[in-house]
Amino acid sequence: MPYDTFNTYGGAAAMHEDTATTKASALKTADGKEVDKIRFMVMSGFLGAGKTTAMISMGQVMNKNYGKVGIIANDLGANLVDTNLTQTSGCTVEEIASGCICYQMDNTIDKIRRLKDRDGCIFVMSDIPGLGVGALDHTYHRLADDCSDWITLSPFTVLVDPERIKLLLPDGDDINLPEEIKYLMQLQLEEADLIVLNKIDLIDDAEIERDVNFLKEACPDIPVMKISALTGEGVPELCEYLETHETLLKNFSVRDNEQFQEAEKTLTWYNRRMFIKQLDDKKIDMNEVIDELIESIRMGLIEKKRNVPHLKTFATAGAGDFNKCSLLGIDYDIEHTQPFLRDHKKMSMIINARAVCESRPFARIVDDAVDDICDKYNLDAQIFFTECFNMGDEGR
Ligand SMILES: Nc1nc2c(ncn2[C@@H]2O[C@H](COP(=O)(O)OP(=O)(O)OP(=O)(O)O)[C@@H](O)[C@H]2O)c(=O)[nH]1
Ligand SMILES: [Mg+2]
Repeated sequence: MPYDTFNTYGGAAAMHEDTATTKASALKTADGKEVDKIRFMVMSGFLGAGKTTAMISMGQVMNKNYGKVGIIANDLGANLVDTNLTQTSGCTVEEIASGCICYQMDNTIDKIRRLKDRDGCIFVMSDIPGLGVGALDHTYHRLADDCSDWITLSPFTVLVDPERIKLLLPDGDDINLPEEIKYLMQLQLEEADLIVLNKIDLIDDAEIERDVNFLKEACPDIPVMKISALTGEGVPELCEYLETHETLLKNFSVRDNEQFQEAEKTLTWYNRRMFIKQLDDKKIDMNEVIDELIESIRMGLIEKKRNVPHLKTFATAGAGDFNKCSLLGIDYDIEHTQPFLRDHKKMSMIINARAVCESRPFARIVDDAVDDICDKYNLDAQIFFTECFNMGDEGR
């Protein structure tokens, strides 16, 4: 597919004249001393593409090879699985949970400054909520305008999942996501300074070559790299690239793009925090309980002909034992990032889901699934917090 086909937002993609391939030059004071600058980058990409996993993996490489790394976990709503997961990795973490960093730039700048001055970080990365197209415009341009004396902007990076790319491939499979999502993914690719094909551990060499060639043809001006955030393959090369290159600072905006706004409305955000207790005071396999809960949500979605591009759960049960799962759609197996190592009588749990489903029916599906596990395992569930909203919901 030629790039023109992707150039969906009206041809405003004028490139900045600077090249992205120059190494950042150190800023000097009047007396010739170098001023320490911090690098910042945004990791974009569709829901479940592996942004959080990649940032953790890159953080570990960079901590060793370059200096301390900070991660800003960003999402809409409260009680984020990603913040909890990132904290378990030993990376220095800040959270911006109540909305996209794009609309909280003063807060974001404060956090970057704190990571630099308080924690001694030399590189900060942040993701944006799964379809947060527009961060180049809101985030990078603001930082370039106001903070170029202390922040260097690394390439704006978009992570791609080989499974989701099927939605864009000319002869790709039907992956049960609506057409609007295809448009969002195309916009994400256009916005990139660098496209990174992730999860290459899941596909063979021929598929990797097909996907990389497709991305290069679709976006001929944008470099393409490939990694496995899970195994670490290609991650040192990616870190080296991001440490030595800068953003092109393209002019790319979706501020008045109604098609983008309509596409956003296909998704519902769901966040819940709850406490689950076994009523016979028995230690049980909570891994099984969580699997059952997720399976029950999957069945509810299948019945309603809806989908969930990313459902994440994070559960803790004391003494550092935790369980983290992901479901990347009704057609896939549950991914167990980390299982509980022991049986437990109780657990605290967070559920984050981004669903292609209207908000009220989705909330009911989760409630029914919680009732199902309570009946089956004789549990009590205390619900401390639930929010469920669609981007198009009136009064949000
Ligand atoms: N096999 C494989 N799985 C991966 C890789 N990277 C991430 N995953 C898995 O993909 C799922 C989603 O990963 P996340 O890092 O949570 O994705 P994300 O883009 O941060 O998701 P959102 O924040 O919800 O948009 C998890 O189950 C990860 O373990 C990879 O390189 N290989
Ligand atoms: Mg994430």
